[in-house]
Amino acid sequence: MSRAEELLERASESKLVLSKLLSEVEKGSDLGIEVLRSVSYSSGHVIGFTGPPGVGKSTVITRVVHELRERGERVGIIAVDPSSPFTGGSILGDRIRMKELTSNEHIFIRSLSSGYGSVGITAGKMARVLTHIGMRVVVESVGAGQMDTDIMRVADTRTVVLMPELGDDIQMIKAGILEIGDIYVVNKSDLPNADVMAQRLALSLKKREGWEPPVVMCSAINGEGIEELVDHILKHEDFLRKSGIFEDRRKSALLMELEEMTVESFRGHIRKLLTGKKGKEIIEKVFNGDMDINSALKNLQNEG
Ligand SMILES: Nc1nc2c(ncn2[C@@H]2O[C@H](COP(=O)(O)OP(=O)(O)OP(=O)(O)O)[C@@H](O)[C@H]2O)c(=O)[nH]1
Ligand SMILES: [Mg+2]
Repeated sequence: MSRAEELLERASESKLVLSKLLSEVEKGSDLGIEVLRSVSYSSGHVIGFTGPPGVGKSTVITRVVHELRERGERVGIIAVDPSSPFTGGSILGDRIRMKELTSNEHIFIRSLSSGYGSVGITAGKMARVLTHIGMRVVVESVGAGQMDTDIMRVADTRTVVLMPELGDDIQMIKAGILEIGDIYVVNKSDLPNADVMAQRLALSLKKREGWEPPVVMCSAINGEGIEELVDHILKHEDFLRKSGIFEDRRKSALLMELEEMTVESFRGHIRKLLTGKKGKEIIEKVFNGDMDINSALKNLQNEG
């Protein structure tokens, strides 16, 4: 057994070992790379939660995780904290709210700072490790922009959380919200007009790839609707596996990861070239009109 395999085995019994292992993976150390080599691309199920700020994603997740525990599962949670653009720091409020989960030996929580490399890629790597050791994984996304897209790519089942009084349907259509979800949650159903919103949402959603996205009303704060939500999540996993979409999604995530890595490595290579002697020569030529910029590009491509 290799050192990585041995550590993976120990990580399934010790949160401390698991935590250290994930740090190696995050750093991209030799050991981290070896660990990733030992885990499959096709194991386990990853559930992503996205939605606008404050709709109750963390509260819903907390309830869902408890429900999964009730059903005998081990769960790993990956929470992405929004970084403040002013301080570069992370708000760890979610972690505090989730603290009731941390004392459970079958539940593991990891916060990822969004200021640290490509969060989507890191979250994907961590999810692979967690599923390898038998956990179902839950990812909480930030709910906006490119980073959200990157993180949701990691998820097999994409759950969109909304709440009443979020505004009209047009806004949701604009935000592309109707296209991304496999399951929709109208949380805070204890507030007025939740049923109206759920009905309108259900009417706007279309069947995609053979799956009709359900709309579930929840009051996470009261624990209502959670069992039904978990039933839908497990049903969706079953659908993904039987239809082969599970593997398709994993492969397209892998393709994007590889693309990102290739671009990153190519960028480093080209930057080195451009800041060296060769780059200076080319810049001088283009600047003086002795070479056009497209020929400069061709020139560099040949070097790459
Ligand atoms: N009335 C009501 N309030 C809720 C419910 N679920 C969550 N909340 C409250 O909504 C607020 C936001 O909840 P969070 O779970 O932190 O929401 P979030 O989407 O994770 O927020 P961010 O991660 O900051 O985007 C908290 O004050 C919760 O107590 C619910 O079902 N009903
Ligand atoms: Mg949250």
